[in-house]
Amino acid sequence: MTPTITAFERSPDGGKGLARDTRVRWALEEVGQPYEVRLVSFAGMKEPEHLAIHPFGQIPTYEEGSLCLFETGSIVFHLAERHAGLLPADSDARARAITWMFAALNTVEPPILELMTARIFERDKPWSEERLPLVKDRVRATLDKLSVHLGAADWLDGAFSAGDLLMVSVLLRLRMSGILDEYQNLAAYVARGEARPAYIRAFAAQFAINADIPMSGSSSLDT
Ligand code: GTB
Repeated sequence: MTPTITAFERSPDGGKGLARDTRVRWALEEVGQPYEVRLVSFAGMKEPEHLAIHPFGQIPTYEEGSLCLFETGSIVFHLAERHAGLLPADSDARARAITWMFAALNTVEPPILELMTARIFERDKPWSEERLPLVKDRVRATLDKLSVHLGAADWLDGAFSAGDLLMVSVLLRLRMSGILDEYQNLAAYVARGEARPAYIRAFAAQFAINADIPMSGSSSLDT
C-alpha cells in the first residue's frame, strides 16, 4: 500500500526544505518506498479532519492503510523498522543508531529551535540583541561536542543511518546563520547528507511544490 504524507500547501520557507516533511520524504526515498502527498493549508491543519490524525494540528503525518502516525521522529523510525537501509542489522549498532535519532531531536535540535524563536519571534523585544549571543553560544556548546564526536568520520556511527538522516536535517536549519561553517567537519557532514541521491529527490519534490512561493517575512527563517 502506498503511504500518504502531509506537507504544507505553502511552506513559509518557499521550498528551502526546512519544513519537516522533507525529513520524511528523505527517509521514504532512502528506503525506496513510493509515497503520495496531501497538501494542507495552515487553516486546514486545525480542522477536525486533520486533528484526527495529528492531535497538535501540524505536518507531517503518515498514513498507511489504517495506520496514522505523526511526529517526524516516529515516522522515520517506523520506516527504518519496516524497510532495510536506515538501521543496521547488528542489534547493538541498531541501538546506537536509534540513540543518535534521539540525540538529534532531543539534544541537538532544541537549542537550534530556540535560536529560531529568538531570531523570528523575539527580535523586536528590547532585550533581543542582548540575548541572541547567549542563545547562539548554547547552540555552539552542543555543536562543539558533536564536532568532536564526529571527528574525521563520514557518519556518526559507521554506515549512514536514520540517526544521520535526522542529525543532518536538524543541522541544515543552521546553515544560513553561519554557525555551521564554524565547524568544518559538521559542514562537510551536512554536505555529504545533502549529496545523497535520496536527499536530492526529497528536496526536489518539496521544492516543486513551493518554488513559486516568495519567502514569508524576511530572511528571518534562515536560522
Ligand atoms: N515535533 C513535531 C515533528 O517533529 O513532527 C513538530 C512538527 C512541526 O513543527 N510542524 C510544523 C507545523 O506544522 C512544520 S515543520 N507548523 C504549523 C503549525 O504548528 O501550525 C516546522 C517548520 C515550519 C516552517 C519552516 N520554515 O518555513 O522555515 C521550518 C520548519
